Amino acid sequence: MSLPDTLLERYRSGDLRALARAITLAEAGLEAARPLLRAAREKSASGAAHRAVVVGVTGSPGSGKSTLTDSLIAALRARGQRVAVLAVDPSSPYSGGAILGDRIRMLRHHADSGVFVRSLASRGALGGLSARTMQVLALMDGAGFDWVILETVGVGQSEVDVAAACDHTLLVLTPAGGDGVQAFKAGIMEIADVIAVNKSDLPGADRTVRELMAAQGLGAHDEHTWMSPIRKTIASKGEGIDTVIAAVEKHRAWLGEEGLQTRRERRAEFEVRSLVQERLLQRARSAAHDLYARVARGELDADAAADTLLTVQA
Ligand SMILES: Nc1nc2c(ncn2[C@@H]2O[C@H](COP(=O)(O)OP(=O)(O)O)[C@@H](O)[C@H]2O)c(=O)[nH]1
Ligand SMILES: [Mg+2]
Repeated sequence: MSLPDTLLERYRSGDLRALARAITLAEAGLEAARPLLRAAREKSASGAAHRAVVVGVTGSPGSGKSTLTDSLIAALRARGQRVAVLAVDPSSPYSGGAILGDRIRMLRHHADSGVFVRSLASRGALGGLSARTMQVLALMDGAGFDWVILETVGVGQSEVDVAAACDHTLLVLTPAGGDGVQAFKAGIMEIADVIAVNKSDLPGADRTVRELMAAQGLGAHDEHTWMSPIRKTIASKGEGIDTVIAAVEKHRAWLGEEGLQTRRERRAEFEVRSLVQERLLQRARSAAHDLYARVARGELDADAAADTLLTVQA
């Protein structure tokens, strides 16, 4: 039996070392990742029971995304659920849940650990998500976790991309400095399915919640509109976490099978489009320098140069 077959079988059986290997292959953009990615998608397409709740966590740096994720891990593990985390920020630390920390650390050495954490360096200064991010999420989803959590860096493009990458977007705000109003102005609130007002041990949490609710009420809505639940949390103490989980579950019920299907298709679209973009940029980079020089000299117009690049065989 060839090595990739063995890896595929091990991945299919839920072996976490095989998952780690599969992720490494996908990150490197290697051919060998492709059968694994198809197997992952096949599995999650085979029914709701084989599918993870995929949650994207976004919000400004320092708002408490990592701390909240850590508390989510602990709360979900306490319910016996298995959790995979992808942090698009290598500086994010996870203890595997403060409460269950020691137990999880022990479990980690076990083949069927309940927590799997991986970080990816974000692409470029704007921190946008890449096709590779979608692929790692798909591999985690197909590996049999109950929840898959994506923590973004929370700046620039990643704040918008996250909605295309997940079933549910959790926006983390804080009472400090009119964070809620800022989010509203920046249009970030529109992509949030659930809002956590974290650090609600600090002054102004209730006012922030009221402001957010008022802002929500201003938008056009009817009885079918999803009004993102706003939940107060103290992530560092694990408070309010259960209400966040309940709000995500409520959103999942609201989306229904059809809504979830749409979200999965959106994820696939994001992945394919990112790959097309990457390949085209690669082609544009490797194009004969002469092509650009000719545009600069006015011998060729930019449209004609673009057409030329598109017809070049890769
Ligand atoms: N007071 C308070 N501090 C918190 C809370 N949650 C997180 N923090 C602190 O806020 C800081 C940033 O948290 P972190 O999770 O790294 O934020 P991230 O950059 O969004 O991932 C850390 O020092 C945390 O201990 C909270 O609920 N209350
Ligand atoms: Mg973080």
